[in-house]
Amino acid sequence: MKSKIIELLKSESKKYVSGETISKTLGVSRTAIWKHMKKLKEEGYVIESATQKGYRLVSEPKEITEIDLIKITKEIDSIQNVFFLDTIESTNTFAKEKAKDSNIHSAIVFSREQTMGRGRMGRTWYSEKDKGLWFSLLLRPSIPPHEIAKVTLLAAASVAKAIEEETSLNAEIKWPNDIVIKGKKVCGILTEMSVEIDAVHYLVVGIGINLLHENMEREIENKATSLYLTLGDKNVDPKKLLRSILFYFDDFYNQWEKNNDTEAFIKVNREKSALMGKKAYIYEKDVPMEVFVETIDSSGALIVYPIVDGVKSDSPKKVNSGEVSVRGLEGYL
Ligand code: BT5
Repeated sequence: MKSKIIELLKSESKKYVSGETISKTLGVSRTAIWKHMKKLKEEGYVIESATQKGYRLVSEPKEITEIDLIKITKEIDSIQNVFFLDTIESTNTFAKEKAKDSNIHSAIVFSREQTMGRGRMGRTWYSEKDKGLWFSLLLRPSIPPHEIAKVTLLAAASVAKAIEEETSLNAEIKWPNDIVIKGKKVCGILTEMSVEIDAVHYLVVGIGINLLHENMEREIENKATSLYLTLGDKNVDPKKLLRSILFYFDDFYNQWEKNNDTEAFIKVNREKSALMGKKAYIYEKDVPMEVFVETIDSSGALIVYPIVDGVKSDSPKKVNSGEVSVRGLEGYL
């Protein structure tokens, strides 16, 4: 109902809408409207009320609200349910809980803050309140299990494209799960799944994007950044960015599910690769191997040539995500 009220007030742009009109149009009592208005004001909507005239929407909060999330998601075919949270340990953990309910076929879980945001292999993901986009997508794709790891590349392509569209910054993809701007990490992706040999039960794709940080936590300040820190401009609209990410995601995902086309997003990973044509270290169980990064193949694997004693070998090696970390020769990149 709150979203319907906001839609109605917006449709009258900044003019007053009488309580009677709202009540008749939406079929609710004046008392109920008053209660919803109170809630909306608490959520950051500035609504003026005047006796005789009614209500007028003056401004909306800059941050994403539940109403925004519901509205954005309505346009996204692959996501049916919406969970908007103020705070949670981890949106991935929450989404995995929801996956136990077979009635929930797909969902987005968005939280303003995470108190125990997770990276890969038990690492911490800092997720300060309203400073970034912290969300997870729960999906149940009809895609064979051996193919499913590619979804991280799909998400990376979607985020990189959307950042470029909304900010004109050059967003690069550090295979397989980081988005990098000017050499620093601005986004991380954590894919988790429940699979059997021949079926995928569910997939949770967690995405964290730093937007408004004016400084990063000390532990990560040399390798992490936010869109604000790189742009020097706080006007990145989180709603537009999220909408754009989900549109790209939905499009790539549909092409994959319906036409078995993964090349569309793997191509973006090649075009925007932060690693291709460079030397890097591949860490498999903490053991570094120096390599030259050649390309990303059609299965989404990284194709590298090991460098031994300064000499590039002739035989390429295929590196699958999930098993490794990739680092630049001088640190993160
Ligand atoms: C990742 O792991 O990059 C995956 C991050 C996924 C976060 C999302 S947010 C929504 C969803 N819910 C969750 O609980 N998680 C997902 P990894 O490649 O392992 O990188 C983790 C490392 O990145 C850490 O060890 C830090 O060094 C660094 N890091 C932590 N917080 C960061 C931040 N906000 N920005 C940039 N780097 C960060």
